[in-house]
Amino acid sequence: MKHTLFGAVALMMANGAQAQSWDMPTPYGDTTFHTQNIMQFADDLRAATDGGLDITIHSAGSLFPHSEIKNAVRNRQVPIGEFFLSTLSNEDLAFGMDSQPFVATSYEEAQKLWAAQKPVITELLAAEGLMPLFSVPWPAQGLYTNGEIATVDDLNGLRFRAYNAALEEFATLAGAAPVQVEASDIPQAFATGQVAAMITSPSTGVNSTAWDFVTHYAPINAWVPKNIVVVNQRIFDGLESDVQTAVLEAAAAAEARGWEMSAAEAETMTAALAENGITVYEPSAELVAGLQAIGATMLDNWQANASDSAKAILAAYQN
Ligand code: PCA
Repeated sequence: MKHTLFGAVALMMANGAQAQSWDMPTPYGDTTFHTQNIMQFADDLRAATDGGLDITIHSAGSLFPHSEIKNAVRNRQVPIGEFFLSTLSNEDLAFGMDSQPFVATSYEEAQKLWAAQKPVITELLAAEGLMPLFSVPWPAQGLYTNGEIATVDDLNGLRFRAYNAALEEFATLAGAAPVQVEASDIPQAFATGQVAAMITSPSTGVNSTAWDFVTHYAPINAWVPKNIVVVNQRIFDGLESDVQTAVLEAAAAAEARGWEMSAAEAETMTAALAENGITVYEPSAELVAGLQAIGATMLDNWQANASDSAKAILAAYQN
């Protein structure tokens, strides 16, 4: 073992390369499947480079708060990081396309949307010196409340946890009062009465033990939002070319694996909600119609404000 390690280091030295240690901030906790997928990505890279690239993951916003991760990579405070893609929608609505309600609601549609979105956001991020490595969706988003929600009117006045501008708009149009809360702060926000309802995935519901503070879950499957992992372009360009190749290969594997993990979690985590005592119910036709009407209003607003590149994504997706 020692010999192998020494051999690998000696080989790298002979090539003139130096072992690299990277710190990687991520927003979500260690039990989150995204984080587990990224841990595997780091393990794969360590193995592929014989320890030449060693990534340390700082989960749950422990190194940088979620809202600062993108700029930390941009400013080269860290070489690599993960964040929730649609949080950049204030820069360009192209980033928020996956959080528009009822545009892409299945994995198949989410794949198609990502294919349309990827070239556009790659260009937008390149202008900031960032390169996307891989993007993985959360399971479709569902509704967590105390008691069953029969129509949109039942959401009126509820303090509603939000995680981006689109969800804030959705909650507002439903007559609820949105409050921004990071995923890792969800249990605390419910416990202190800051919020009383939320829309998120079954994964985040389970990771935050939602049965401690809500009784009902409706899989409204409203949208399939994504996380993205980006690397600083200059730092990537400075890697040996075989290490660059290893990064790109591990990233492609992580994207494929992540989509599969997400689809598996959509089932197992919904089942886990029920097993832990949450009533999982199908939304009524009236509730669905009401939520879809909100989605239609939001898409009109989106169209009115979207950049040409954002509109190109929608056109390509709807083609
Ligand atoms: N979980 C994250 C983002 C979307 C999701 O399913 C959250 O609730 O913050």
